[in-house]
Amino acid sequence: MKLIYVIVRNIDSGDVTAALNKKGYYVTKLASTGGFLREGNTTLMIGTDEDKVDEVIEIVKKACGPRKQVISSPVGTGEYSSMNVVVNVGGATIFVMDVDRFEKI
Ligand code: 2BA
Repeated sequence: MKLIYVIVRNIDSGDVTAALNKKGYYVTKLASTGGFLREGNTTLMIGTDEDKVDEVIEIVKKACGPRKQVISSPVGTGEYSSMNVVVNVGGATIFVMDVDRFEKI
């Protein structure tokens, strides 16, 4: 058995959790904080069989993988104030760990 930690942006956590639940995975959500930016993020814990790890990672990638998003530039002035810029958003940090023992009592 494996325990997968998935750290995602708060805004992506609902989509990732829903996608995992839909495929039958159990998920525990923890409110966490990034040590670098000191901003809130979400850590998901998923306990599952070793042969399901790749599927879990694929589901996470589909639900919140790195992607481009067009936003209105927050820095422009005058005629450039409504300039659209493409930014990279999303992505996840994933740790896969061995579980010595798993029980539900
Ligand atoms: P990411 O690498 O995408 O990491 C997003 C969040 O995932 C991190 O939030 C942290 O909560 C977790 N995380 C990532 N790698 C980890 C690891 N090896 N061990 C434990 N937790 C990990 P933040 O710490 O707030 O970092 C936000 C973003 O700032 C990072 O995005 C990365 O682009 C940058 N960053 C983080 N630490 C850095 C450092 N020491 N030097 C330069 N840039 C850093």
